[in-house]
Amino acid sequence: MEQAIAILDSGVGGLTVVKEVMRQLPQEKIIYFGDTARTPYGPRPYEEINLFTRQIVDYLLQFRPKMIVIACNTATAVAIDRIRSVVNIPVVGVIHPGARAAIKMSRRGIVGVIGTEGTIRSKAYEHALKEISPYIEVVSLACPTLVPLVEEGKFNTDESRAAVREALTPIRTYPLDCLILGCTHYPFLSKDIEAVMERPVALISSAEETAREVSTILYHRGQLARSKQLPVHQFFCSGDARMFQQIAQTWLGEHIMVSPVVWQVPNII
Ligand code: I24
Ligand code: DGL
Repeated sequence: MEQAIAILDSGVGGLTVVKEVMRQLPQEKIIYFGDTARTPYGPRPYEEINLFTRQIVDYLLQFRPKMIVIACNTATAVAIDRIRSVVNIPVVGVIHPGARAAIKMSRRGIVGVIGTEGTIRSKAYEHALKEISPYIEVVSLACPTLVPLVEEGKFNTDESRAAVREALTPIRTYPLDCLILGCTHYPFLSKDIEAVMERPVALISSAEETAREVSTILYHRGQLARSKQLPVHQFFCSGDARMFQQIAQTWLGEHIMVSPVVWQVPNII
C-alpha cells in the first residue's frame, strides 16, 4: 500500500499547503490534521505549541506516513526541531522553503517577514535566512490582527485594506525587496498588502515552495507515489467537522471526507 504524506496545522490554514501538494503531486495520498478545537496557535505559549504539535504528530504516526509536513508557521517556528528529534521520517516545515525563496528573490538583501506573535517572537525566519545568507537584513513584524480578519472572510475589501494598512504601518515605507508572508492565512491578503506597501515588493507565500520541497525530498528518496489510481485523502479535525468540511471543500474544490477527533487530554492546560 502507498504510504501517505501527513500534513498538520493549527486549523484550516494548512489547507493552502494541501492544495499545492495536490496540484504538484496529484498521485500522493494526503492525511491532514487540523487542530480546529485549539486554533489559533499564534498567541499561545511555546510549551502549549510544543505539546499540541507533539500530540498531533503522535496521532498521525499511527498511519505510518512517509513524511510529516508541518504546514503551520507557528508550529514550525516553535516545534520542528523537537519533532525531528523524535521521528525517523523526514519532517518538512514551511519556514525553510519560504526563507530559501526569499533569498532567491532578494536583490539588495533586505527581507521583510510578517507572521503571528509566536512565529516572530521565535526569530525562526531570521535564523533560517541568516543560516543560508548571513549578511541579509531581516525586518520582522508580528501582525496578530490579520488571522481573525481572514477567518471572518475579510479580504479584498475596503475594511481589510484599512486593517492591513494599520497592521503594516511599521514596515510600509521600508525599502524591502521581498516580504515573506510567514503565516498560512496571509496569502489571502496579498492584494491588500501590495496596495498598502509604499514601494512594489515581491510577496513570498510558503505553500508553493513547501510543496516543491516535499516533491524534491520524495524524489531523492525514491519515494514518489507510483500508483496511477487517484488517491483518497483523509482529513481529521479536533473541532466541528461540518464547519471544517465546508471550508475545505470550498477551498479545495472537491468533495472530501472528514473525521472528527476527540482528544483524550484536556484542551486547555
Ligand atoms: N477562512 C478561514 N477560516 C475560517 C474562512 C473561515 N470561514 C470562512 N472563511 N474559519 O481561514 C475559521 C474558523 N474555524 C473555527 C474552528 O473550526 C474551523 C474553522 C482561511 C482559509 C484557509 C483555507 C473564508 C474562506 C473559506 C474557504 C476558503 C477560503 C476562505 F470558507 F477564506
Ligand atoms: N497556522 C498559523 C500560522 O501559520 C496561523 C493561525 C494560528 O495562529 O493558529 O502561523
